[in-house]
Amino acid sequence: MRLILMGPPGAGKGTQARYVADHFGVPAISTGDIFRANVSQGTPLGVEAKRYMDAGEYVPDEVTNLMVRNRIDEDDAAPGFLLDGYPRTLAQVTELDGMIEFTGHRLDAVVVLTVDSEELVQRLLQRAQTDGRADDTEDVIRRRQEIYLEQTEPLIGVYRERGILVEVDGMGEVDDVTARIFAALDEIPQS
Ligand code: B4P
Repeated sequence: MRLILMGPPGAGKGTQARYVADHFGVPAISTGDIFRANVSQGTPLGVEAKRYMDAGEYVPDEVTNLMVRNRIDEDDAAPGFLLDGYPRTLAQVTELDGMIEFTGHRLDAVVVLTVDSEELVQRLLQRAQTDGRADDTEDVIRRRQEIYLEQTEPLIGVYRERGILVEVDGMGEVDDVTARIFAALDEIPQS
């Protein structure tokens, strides 16, 4: 199974990714998590990514694409993968298409979680209190929402045209959202 999990910041991508990945027996690959791991280890990638993340901006495509390419090349991703937070730009869509084509497989589904915008802000402000993420301040959250609308929301139309888009209501309890995702994906034939 080759899946993408999309949605605005705070939609529950990271929360749902591990359950969905476990369900299908594939690794969950979160670009946000990989960047944060690099930031905390102080690697050159982390130093570069931090500048963008703290401002709510996207890390440049060249950096992100190379990182995903390397991760997808690892053995555990050979049977499939779930991408959490990638692609986020049209250039990343094109790059990912090339990566998957190269392996002779296809993308099975793109799940988009939909959540009201005020609920999104509340979730992230709540996370700021529990996790203390540097990009969960109100100003940066609003900026992340703007960038999502400008750069990532158009991707929904691209995948809808391909007939692989699955829209799931991301409001309500985490378990209920997980059940909705499973119900939608279990109908899809796996490559
Ligand atoms: P991410 O780590 O992907 O951050 P995010 O968009 O905020 O999503 P996240 O997965 O963390 O939130 P979730 O909805 O799970 O990216 C961070 C930054 O990295 C980006 O801003 C960018 O700078 C950079 N980046 C990452 N990928 C990139 C790319 N491809 N290109 C360029 N730059 C990239 O959870 C939010 C909160 O809601 C949690 O606290 C959770 O507990 C809570 N929650 C979840 N589900 C809930 C529910 N049903 N009810 C109530 N609360 C819920």
